[in-house]
Amino acid sequence: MAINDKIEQIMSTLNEFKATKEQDIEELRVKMLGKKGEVTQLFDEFRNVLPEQKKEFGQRLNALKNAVQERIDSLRESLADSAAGSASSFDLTKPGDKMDLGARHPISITREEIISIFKKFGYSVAEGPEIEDDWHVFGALNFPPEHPARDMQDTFFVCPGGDNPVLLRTHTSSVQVRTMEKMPLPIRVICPGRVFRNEAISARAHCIFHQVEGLYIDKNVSFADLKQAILLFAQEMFGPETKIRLRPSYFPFTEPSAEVDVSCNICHGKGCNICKGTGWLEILGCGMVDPNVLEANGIDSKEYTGFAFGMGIERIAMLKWQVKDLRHYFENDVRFLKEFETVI
Ligand code: 2NL
Repeated sequence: MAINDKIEQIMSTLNEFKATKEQDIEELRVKMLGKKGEVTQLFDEFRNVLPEQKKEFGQRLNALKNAVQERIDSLRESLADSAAGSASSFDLTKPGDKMDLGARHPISITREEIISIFKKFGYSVAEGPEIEDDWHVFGALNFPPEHPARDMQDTFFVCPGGDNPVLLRTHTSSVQVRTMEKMPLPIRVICPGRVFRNEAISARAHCIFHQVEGLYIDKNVSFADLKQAILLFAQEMFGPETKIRLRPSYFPFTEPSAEVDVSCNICHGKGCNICKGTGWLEILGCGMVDPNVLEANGIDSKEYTGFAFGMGIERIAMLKWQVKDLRHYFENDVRFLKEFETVI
């Protein structure tokens, strides 16, 4: 076979060659460049080439040898690549799958915000049982025996009857009563928690809701201290421009008692549909602890005075995010809960 034809044949073998393993490539190398390899033999035949053709063939043979070596190298490279690919099927540069994170519930977010404000004022946090007895929910808080809140229509009884029925707490004041029993004076505590009232469920009321109550008892605690504490809380919670307004009210456990409104942070007092045109929004109830409550809990009301307050977390959260219907908080519809995702 003429040398030219042989070169052509080697080139086409080279181009068609496929390697699935390293051994295939080594066989190709031996077949072409080994001692008896096809390319090596062509170099041997070079001796017989006519002197005037030596230059041209010399160049062609060198080019052939280089092409064979290059082909072997590139086959080795692609085999190594695919081996790396199959050893680990992960593409480490690929962006990760996004995890479907849950969101914090707006009631939790609001509760934590209220707690962190009062912690800054030096209050500690106390918790207590949801299933309570009549004494801790009503008796120690100056509720007379015939008070309507004790009625079956308002309170869920677990074990009715007897002189200290077991019931679901209707406010977290019961935790404050337990604090007065256990803790030395002065007392500065806030009590967040779930409370239960036998109410028809509507956009504005639910039979389960959440409260934060606060209690401060010391010598010389005055109504002015109460007002200032509430003002500072309102400004931390709703912004530094917030104003407060106190309206006289009545609770069995405080005297005097007041309901507190904050200036509407939507219309800044001009009147809008959130504040129903009044410029004010009710946020909590409060008052000076009734001396009967102090005495019922073993505290000398001549030496000590105190103030207390209570607020519904749902109500504060409704004002914060303009949620129009309380039932959203209890349905756990992810479309509602996802609205608060960014606040995590
Ligand atoms: C409201 C009003 C209030 C209290 C709760 C309290 C607790 C003790 C003694 C005296 Cl141990 N008072 N708590 C006082 C005034 C108002 O809550 O509207 N809550 C949602």
